[in-house]
Amino acid sequence: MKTMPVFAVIGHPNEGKSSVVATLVENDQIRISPRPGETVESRTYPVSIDGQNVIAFVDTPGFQNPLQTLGWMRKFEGPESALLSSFLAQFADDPGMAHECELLRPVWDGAGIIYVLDASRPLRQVDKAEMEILRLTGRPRMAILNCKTGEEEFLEEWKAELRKHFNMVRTFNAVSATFAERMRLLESLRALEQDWEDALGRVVDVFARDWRRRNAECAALVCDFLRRVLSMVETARLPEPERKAEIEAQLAKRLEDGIRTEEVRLHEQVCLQFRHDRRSFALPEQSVLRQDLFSRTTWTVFGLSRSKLVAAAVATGGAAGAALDLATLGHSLGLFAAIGGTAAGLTALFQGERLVRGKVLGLDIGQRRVQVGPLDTVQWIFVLLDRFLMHYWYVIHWSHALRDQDLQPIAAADGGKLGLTSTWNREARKLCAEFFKAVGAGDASASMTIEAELRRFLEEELERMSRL
Ligand SMILES: Nc1nc2c(ncn2[C@@H]2O[C@H](COP(=O)(O)OP(=O)(O)OP(=O)(O)O)[C@@H](O)[C@H]2O)c(=O)[nH]1
Ligand SMILES: [Mg+2]
Repeated sequence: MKTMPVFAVIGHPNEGKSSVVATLVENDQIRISPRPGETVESRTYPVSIDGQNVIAFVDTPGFQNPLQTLGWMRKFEGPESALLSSFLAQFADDPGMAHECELLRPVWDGAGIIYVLDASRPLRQVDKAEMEILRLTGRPRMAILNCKTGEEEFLEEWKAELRKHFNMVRTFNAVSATFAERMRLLESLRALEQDWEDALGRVVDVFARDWRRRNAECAALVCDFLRRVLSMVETARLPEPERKAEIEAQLAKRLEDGIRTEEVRLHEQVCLQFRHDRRSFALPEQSVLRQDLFSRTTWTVFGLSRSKLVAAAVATGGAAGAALDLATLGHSLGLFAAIGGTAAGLTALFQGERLVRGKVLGLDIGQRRVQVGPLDTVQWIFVLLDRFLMHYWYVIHWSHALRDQDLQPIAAADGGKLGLTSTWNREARKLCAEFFKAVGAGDASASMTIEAELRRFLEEELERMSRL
């Protein structure tokens, strides 16, 4: 049986090696730091799918002494095949070469090489020495250009040099890499070493299948959430008719709390699907998703058409958060326009909308009950779905290498309103509305059939979003 493909991620200190590994193996626990020299020992991180390790990446410390190492290698007179073992034997106890020993050991063990470099800075002599060391190992090797600042002035110079030393050169940004970009990187590793071609082909298939499974799971989770939330009611006895308003308010609060809790749980479950630690994943500071589900801002932002939204303009801090989401997500999803204007007025459009209404049940005196819920405006299913989709989008774009940094907002495209559901076709929106109606009416058999259809639709929609 051929061995599992293993790649050592190697490079100069602080270029983003650990960030690349964290993203590829989806591990939030790998230590990443702005301080050079954070990683001091090599550590192997296997990717396990269905309990099987399919590929592994080794995080290594940065080069410490590349000029001396290269000098020694050039003078080495033994057979090429003994170069690494002789180096490791000779410098095993030399603290000045500890990093070189750590990073070359996995290569000697048979790992392929992924060389990570920050191409937004100029090329120096030590970089050339590092590249030459890696070439002398004779192992299959790829270079990854991780442009930390986005500066491209030195890119061509880097590429020209890299071509001399590497079988392949690719751009891959650890912090912003999407699922599709990760897949492309794995695809290109296939061409690197024939012995691993089949194994890496399987890895790519397994990754794609696993992603589809996650999307299917998320679609099932949100359908389950909607079914429960849209049928939620709170009831209580009504001892005296004049206490109706007071009891109704208490029940409405209970209902809202229950729905909020369900939504938090849904969002946590989505995070888990993508192996994000709840403590490390965070929404951008200004995101409208940070607004309470039952706030005016949420209702206004997700519930209004773009023209109304722009007409109403941005008045509240919460709506400014919507502007960030527009800028961050809009471009990629092909949605939304940036909200302009300053006039007050968003809240006016809310018009004191009753979020949940109460009704009195039962006729006999002393037997009356007040019921609050279920949510009675069809708009709710779209608000809930839009919040879910926006959260999903942030989760899949939250890199495992992204720590304490906000997503970089990108230029907004012109388009519709702040909600993906508004871009769905009529049939899809009708399906949602029918589901809302069937669940609210307590029609179990109709809602089951519609739910299956809605789930399939959402699964495809999540797949589509993953590939944007
Ligand atoms: N802006 C930006 N910062 C990055 C990128 N990749 C890494 N960084 C940052 O660069 C710093 C170093 O990243 P690490 O992944 O720890 O680098 P390393 O190569 O493992 O560093 P050592 O272990 O010290 O050799 C961290 O502050 C990262 O957040 C990137 O693509 N863009
Ligand atoms: Mg590191």
